[in-house]
Amino acid sequence: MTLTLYGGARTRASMPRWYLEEKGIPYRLVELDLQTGEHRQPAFTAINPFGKLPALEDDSLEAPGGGPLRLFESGAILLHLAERHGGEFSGDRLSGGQFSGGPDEAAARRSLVAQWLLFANATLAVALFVPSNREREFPRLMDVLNEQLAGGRPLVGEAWGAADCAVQAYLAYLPVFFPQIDLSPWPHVQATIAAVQARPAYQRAIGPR
Ligand SMILES: N[C@@H](CCC(=O)N[C@@H](CS)C(=O)NCC(=O)O)C(=O)O
Repeated sequence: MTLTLYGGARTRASMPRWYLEEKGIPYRLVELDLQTGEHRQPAFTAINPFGKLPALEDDSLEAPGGGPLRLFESGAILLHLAERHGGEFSGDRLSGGQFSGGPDEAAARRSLVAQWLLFANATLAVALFVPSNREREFPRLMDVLNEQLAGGRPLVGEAWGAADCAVQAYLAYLPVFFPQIDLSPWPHVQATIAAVQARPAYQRAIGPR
């Protein structure tokens, strides 16, 4: 079984890479050079026709049309990794076996993880990176996240997982991309960012900041 992650410097591939590192899941990293447009070349658009990073190839599953499963969108990749390789919704040892509940609880957890992944990519990312939204949306989201993150508990279940990976990765972007934003009104967000930056798997995937 080979998992191949296609990434590049300063791309969202750092999210699934962090997840893989954190869970100790073996993977092969193919780094593309965005500066030279490697991601627009046929060799990569055969993997992701939109020519965007990250993308994942998982040869442990066959795609409906044949060949290995290929995925784009960091949220979809994280959900796949959580389910198939991280054992977040199954006690099955083949998929990492971290979960010992029944099928209804597994379904509920899967839906909650999907919710947080969509929140991170569709709501949080937009509030951060679309300047017109930053003033209006950003403080409102931070107020709620600050409460959610109090106590340092995982967003879903008992162990750090895909939901935490996506939300925390965006929060950790804050001091990097927006050092001018004063985070002191949200001390639990600040503590989360500090804890993320200290995690060895995060440092391996994204590098110390
Ligand atoms: N929503 C997508 C965003 C993908 C995306 O925009 N990736 C950027 C790098 S972070 C990219 O590949 N940009 C190159 C381009 O669009 O040409 C995801 O989360 O995977």
